[in-house]
Amino acid sequence: MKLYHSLTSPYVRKVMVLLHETDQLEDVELETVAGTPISPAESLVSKAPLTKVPALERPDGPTLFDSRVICAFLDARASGKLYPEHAGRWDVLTLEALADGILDAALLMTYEYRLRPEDKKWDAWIESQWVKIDRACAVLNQRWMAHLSGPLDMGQVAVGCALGYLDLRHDARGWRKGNDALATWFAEFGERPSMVATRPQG
Ligand SMILES: N[C@@H](CCC(=O)N[C@@H](CS)C(=O)NCC(=O)O)C(=O)O
Repeated sequence: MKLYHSLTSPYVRKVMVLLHETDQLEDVELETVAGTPISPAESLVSKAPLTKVPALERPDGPTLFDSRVICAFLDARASGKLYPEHAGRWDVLTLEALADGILDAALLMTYEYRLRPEDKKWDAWIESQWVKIDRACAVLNQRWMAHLSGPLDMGQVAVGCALGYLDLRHDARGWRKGNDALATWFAEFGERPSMVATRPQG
């Protein structure tokens, strides 16, 4: 299998952490691509029409995207336990969706800062994205700590990757303020070997 990859993509990081945790690193070749919404990666066009990473090319079926589909596929392939079969599955999927929502808002902010021409920037729109992130972090801190502290699952991995991305691109916003329990959890979770090995560079 071939994973279309980027060293700073937090969505790719979710897949990489899962590959570490389920011992499947050897089964996947990495192809690094660089693309943005206004300058898509050429090598992705024929594989993944949305031209986003991660995308997983397989010998025996169509290329998979997005990160949630790829993670569920790879976990099932390894008979992993990161998406439980019992009723707790819906909590895991909701937690992963919450973390991915943080990422979606944070990535929109990054693109706005980096890609949009100066005279077209809209501060209120950027701040509205941060409001979503701020609210989501508060909910994680208030309602999800018991789950985050339980057995490893994909919801936790997604939250770890989302918080890591906030540190990478929006550190000055200070997501830890008022979220002590979440900050303490992340300090420990971020030291898992799978998280250390996939720390974003750049
Ligand atoms: N929902 C997708 C989001 C993937 C995504 O937005 N990836 C970014 C890199 S962090 C990308 O490839 N952006 C290029 C673009 O939007 O054209 C997922 O979970 O995989």
